[in-house]
Amino acid sequence: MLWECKTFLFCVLSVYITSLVVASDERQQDNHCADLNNITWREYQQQRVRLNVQYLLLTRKNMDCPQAFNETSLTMENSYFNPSRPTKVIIHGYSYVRVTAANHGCRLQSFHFIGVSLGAHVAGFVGTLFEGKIGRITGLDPAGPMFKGADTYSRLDPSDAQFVDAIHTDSDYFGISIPVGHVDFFLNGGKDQIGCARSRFDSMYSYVICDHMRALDVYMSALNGSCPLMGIPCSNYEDFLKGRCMDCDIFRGKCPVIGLSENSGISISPIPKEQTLFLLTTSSQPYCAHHILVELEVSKLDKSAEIEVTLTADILETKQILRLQTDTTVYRTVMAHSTPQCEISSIRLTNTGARFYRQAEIHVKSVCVTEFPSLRRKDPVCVNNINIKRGARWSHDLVQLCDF
Ligand SMILES: [Ca+2]
Repeated sequence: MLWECKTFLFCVLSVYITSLVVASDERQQDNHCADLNNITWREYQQQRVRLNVQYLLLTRKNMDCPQAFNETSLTMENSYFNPSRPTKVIIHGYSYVRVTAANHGCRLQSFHFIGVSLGAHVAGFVGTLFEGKIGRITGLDPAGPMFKGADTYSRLDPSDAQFVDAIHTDSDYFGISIPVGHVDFFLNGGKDQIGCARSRFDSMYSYVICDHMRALDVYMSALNGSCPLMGIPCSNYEDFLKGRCMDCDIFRGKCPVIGLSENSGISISPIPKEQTLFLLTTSSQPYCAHHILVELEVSKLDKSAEIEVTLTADILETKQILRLQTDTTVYRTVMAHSTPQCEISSIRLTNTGARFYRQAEIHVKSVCVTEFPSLRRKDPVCVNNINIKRGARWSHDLVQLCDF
């Protein structure tokens, strides 16, 4: 278990409004469980309730009963805090943190700050105060507005900790679009997430913060460890989607993974900085997808056309539309599929151009599928020489065996 033997320091903090930040110390005297402060932003705005900033400690010994602490109570006899254990500090967005634990004989190396949104930059600021000696900072969709152009002192950057990783899910709105860590995972390109509504008629959550919060959802999923969420190094998303980046050779073949593995599983030294990594996800838990490169070669077309590619495994289907032009005959696209390539049981091509395109029949010289990154390089699975009439569909069953 990843969480075994780890002290889990959980700072629950409220919105930072200058003088209203008051640590609650009335709950410190005994071992009663502290209540989580569940004031919503709306309640705060409507009622101007008093903000009740708390620092809560959770350890293996009190997993269901948070212990509130302040600077002095942390080292008292009844405190569950053990400075010799690795410590995680979670900072949510729009918060303010005072690092108290670091003054109590802990090794800075044993601290891992996990900051959400603005909390990521707060963690970076704490890292700066400790001259980058903190063990690790993880930024979950570090806030973007105002920080993109900020100098490294004012935002999270690789110099803030021994290792900094970040997950980007809403870099076109609440999140930051530039790399801020040693490794930066850009999920589905980092801007918009699958399964999040794109219409303002959907629920407020789906439309406004679903992309931003996906970083947190995916990180939680990674902590559950049900499947690997690997990032593939590439300089930009367009190249990634065209299958121009398919390996992790720069990491000696071991792709960095989201989660708690030491240095995201990177074993090379020195660790690169601001390395952009891309991965596709599915729309729901546990979010892991297999990256399948589809390569299509067609005979030269007279007019532009459209082909829908469908990969099927059992009842799972993944679809993607390819727009075909007259000046190109080879097309490459990466699809996110829920199963490994060896479980794909059929591939279907549909000449969907009937309504909008005038191209009649399409001659497909070959269609090939390959999963990446792959430890064992395998030849792609290909089907050759296919004619698809206007509006028609073609499908082919694949007989494959998974050898793992
Ligand atoms: Ca977005």
